[in-house]
Amino acid sequence: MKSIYLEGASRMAGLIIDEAEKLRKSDGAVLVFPHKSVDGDCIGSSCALASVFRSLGANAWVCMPEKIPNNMSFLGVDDLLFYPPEGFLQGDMLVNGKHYETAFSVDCTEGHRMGANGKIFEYYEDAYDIDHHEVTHLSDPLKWIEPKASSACEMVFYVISQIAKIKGVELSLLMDQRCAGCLMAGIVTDTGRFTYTNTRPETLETAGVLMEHGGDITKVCYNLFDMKTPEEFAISSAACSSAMFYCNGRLAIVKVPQRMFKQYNAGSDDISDVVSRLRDIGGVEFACVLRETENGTVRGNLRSKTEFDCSEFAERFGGGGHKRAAGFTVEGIDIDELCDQIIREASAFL
Ligand SMILES: [Mn+2]
Repeated sequence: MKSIYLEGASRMAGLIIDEAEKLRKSDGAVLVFPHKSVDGDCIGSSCALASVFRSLGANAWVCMPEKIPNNMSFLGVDDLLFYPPEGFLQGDMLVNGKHYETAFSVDCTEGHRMGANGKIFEYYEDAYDIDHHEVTHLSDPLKWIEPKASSACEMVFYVISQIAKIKGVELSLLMDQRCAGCLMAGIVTDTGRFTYTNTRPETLETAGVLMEHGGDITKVCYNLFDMKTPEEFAISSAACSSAMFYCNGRLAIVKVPQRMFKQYNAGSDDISDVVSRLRDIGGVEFACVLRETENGTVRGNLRSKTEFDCSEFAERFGGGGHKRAAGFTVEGIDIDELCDQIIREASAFL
């Protein structure tokens, strides 16, 4: 099958080969920039790209905006990561002893998406980008933007394939097992394990090739999505079984007060999967999880299946988001009182 990505991937492959050659001669380094609030796709694609630059003989690191999350440590990419020291831009800009000479962004194109690292990225005006988000500047020759692609990782895969083709080498010479695992991580993250509508025939073909190169889909999915700490498991189960149902089962709501977090020795993120589990229950249209934070505010997470507008509802409480997923934080209200208010107001739509 002819991939819709070939043209952009070939162009990018040529640019990377030239850039790697320049860096090899100067002994300089390329920094690859993921966005802040890192996810499987930006970490997977940036690490894969850095590792390909290294395969081509260039110095390359991923410029991290924050610590790599625990559930991604199985990727084994620590040697690819660079945490810029304070004052990096004022100093010699040495990346582990090599001069920072080129910038590359993946899964985002603008510095403001990179947290404090945005300034480091924007230092070079002629940065390269590979991204699948809708942006306005599509014609810049140093950027490859493809909103139809499932993920930045799928795009990087096609770039690596084209580099191998241009150089006349086996794909495995450029993409080792670790690199294949990184790309798999991004694809399963952004496609919701191949269930979202951004999954294309090319996406599944890509996953097949990644598997052949050692990308372990079982390991990736377990670590990224299914593995729970004992604390997460215990508090999520308790929260789920405390669910209350209203409006003939169309509204499901859970409230988690501070004392419950203390009882299970759990943190606020340990119940992050509860709201989608509530929404997935047959008959539930609108799901809400309320959690009391340490400083006494109450955070609400909202999900809906097909009709209920979560974003509009969240705005009533000073929050916002998307139609199917939104949230808010309120101060100075008791969690039970807020819960009653939500039931009352949501009932009008359900
Ligand atoms: Mn992405």
